[in-house]
Amino acid sequence: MNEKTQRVIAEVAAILSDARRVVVLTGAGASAESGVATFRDAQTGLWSRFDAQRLASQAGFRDDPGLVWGWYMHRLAMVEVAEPNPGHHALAALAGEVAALTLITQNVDDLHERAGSPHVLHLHGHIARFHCNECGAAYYLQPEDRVASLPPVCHLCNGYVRPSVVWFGEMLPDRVLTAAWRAAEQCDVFLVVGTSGIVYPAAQLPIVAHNHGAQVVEINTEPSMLSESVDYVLLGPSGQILPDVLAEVRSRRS
Ligand code: BJW
Ligand code: ZN
Repeated sequence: MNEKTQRVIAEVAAILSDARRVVVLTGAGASAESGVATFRDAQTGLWSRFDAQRLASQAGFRDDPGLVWGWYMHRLAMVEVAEPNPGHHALAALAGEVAALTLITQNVDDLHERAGSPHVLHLHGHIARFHCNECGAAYYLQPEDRVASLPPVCHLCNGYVRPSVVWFGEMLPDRVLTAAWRAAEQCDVFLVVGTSGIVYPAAQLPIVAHNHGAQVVEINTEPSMLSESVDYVLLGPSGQILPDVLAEVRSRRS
């Protein structure tokens, strides 16, 4: 780690230690070191091989339900074999080191929960939950559904079943978004980890926090759409930077 990064980590640890309320927003980059593909990374991102903006939409599902179903079953399998990385573990531990921490994620995996973070606000839903695209009834995935060429059909209305994720053009879950917005308005420090900051309304949350007086810290391997509006940028993989931040917060307490 270079001297500048070390200095910024010390400053970030100081503001985290003094904060009354901390909010963390994670994106696909937070799960990248667990082997879960991000969306927009040029070489490895999901969108380099698929027209994912189309697949992650009602129009794409209606045009080719089998293709969309297969894409999600492939990604579900990827998430199921993934393990939380040191960044997930550091965030779970950070909750015990600061006064209050709200964890918001855009990710549809459950790696934060598996690392021990309770009450995660999932803005874009869950890849391992399913419901009917027509009537909304919950559906429990059966082993044979994983290899089927079409989505299963709803027992109540015969509509196609879909993953309980938020596609483009769909509303985010109201209670989750309201809680995330309120937390952003009320925090002193907002940590934004591994997101390109392209997708709204999630990308608005650090701006909301900044406009309400919070210090905003970004952790990302590359500059993002948000970098120019934040107070601190820590360039590097979250699986390395977050444990370093946690260690510095802990060393201030001892
Ligand atoms: C690392 C790393 C490492 C790598 N360590 N970092 C305002 C303006 C313009 C448009 C809109 C607007 N408001 C709404 C819209 C429309 C639209 C939108 O935002 N469009 C944009 C493309 C412009 N938004 C919506 O439609 C949303 N709904 C909505 O607003 O409803 C109201 C409404 C309805 C109708 C009309 C108008 C309003 C819904 C958005 C749903 C997003 N859904 C997805 C798919 C989820 C399901 C699935 O998984 O398939 O969510 S899209 C995809 O993008 C996914 C992600 O959660 C989301 C964000 O991606 P993320 O996490 O930032 O990933 P990447 O890949 O982009 O970036 C990874 C980052 O990590 C990079 O920066 C790397 O450098 C970094 N990284 N390794 C740290 N180791
Ligand atoms: Zn139904």
